[in-house]
Amino acid sequence: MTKPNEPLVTHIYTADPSAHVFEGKLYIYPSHDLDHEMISNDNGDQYDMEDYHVLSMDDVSSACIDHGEALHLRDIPWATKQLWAPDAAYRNGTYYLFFPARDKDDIFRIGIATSASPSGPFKAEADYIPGSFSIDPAVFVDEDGRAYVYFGGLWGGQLEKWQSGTFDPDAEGPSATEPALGPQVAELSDDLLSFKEPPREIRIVDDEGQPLLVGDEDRRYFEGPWMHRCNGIYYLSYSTGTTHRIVYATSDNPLGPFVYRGTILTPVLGWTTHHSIVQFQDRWYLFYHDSSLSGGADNKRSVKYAELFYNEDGTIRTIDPYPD
Ligand code: FUB
Repeated sequence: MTKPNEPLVTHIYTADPSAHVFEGKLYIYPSHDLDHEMISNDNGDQYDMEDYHVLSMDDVSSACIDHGEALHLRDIPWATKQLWAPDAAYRNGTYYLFFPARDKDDIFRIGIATSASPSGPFKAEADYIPGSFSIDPAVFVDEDGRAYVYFGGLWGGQLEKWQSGTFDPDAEGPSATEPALGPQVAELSDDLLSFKEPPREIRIVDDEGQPLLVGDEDRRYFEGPWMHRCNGIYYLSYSTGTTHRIVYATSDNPLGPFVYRGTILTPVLGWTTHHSIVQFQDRWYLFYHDSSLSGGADNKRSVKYAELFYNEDGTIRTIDPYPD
């Protein structure tokens, strides 16, 4: 049996959950953390994952099934290491796994693998998505059928290296008093295998319409974007990285600009925080991870869930990952 705020599985470490409802069940696409002793650094070298496992549950209280290895690094022609936070999408009888990995030049790119089943196994495309970069792809299919991929992460995720439009290994982010970098978004082609247009940056602003600044670490974007829609409002949620929160901003357009609204999840044990939000059987759920099962090891995380509630004005109630 699965319970809120407890690991979905304990036989492997899992992180970065992207939850979806496929074929009437909950499917969770996590990173698969290895049980390695690693020293943490700001480049994220401790996150040295080599494969993906897909999890599923008939409902939130039923046993969580691990469907085994769904894709391995050795079977991805362009990738060399670090299979980080994935996501999945469905179109026309095919399931698509979107994932970041470093290419042969050590640059993070975003790739795709496909399967006839939501649990895989997935077959990787020969190359990464042309024009893709950085990490943490999150795919959102809108009610009009348009599909978008949101992505990007600072530091080890290399987002700040792309400010000029090409990869600059020496580039640093803007200074504390300058606007923070936002996540990137690109509309996907009809077969979901390429970008329809070059990615563009999403603006996140405060109540006065002013961009969030780099120094505003409690609110500015760091990594792990997720998009969902509820009652016609688009919700962009993400990790603040250095301040370890999951926060959100709203818009009436999936491309933004987004207005900052508040905190969804307060800090968890472990440096990273990463989430997804899904509606299942008329309730809303937050899937997230923490490092409690490993006693606090940053690179050994476990996926959990909690129910998520909206207030009448559309704001989201803050979740405490460690309720009494
Ligand atoms: O799991 C590796 C990286 O850690 C993810 O891509 C980030 O979002 C953070 O959770």
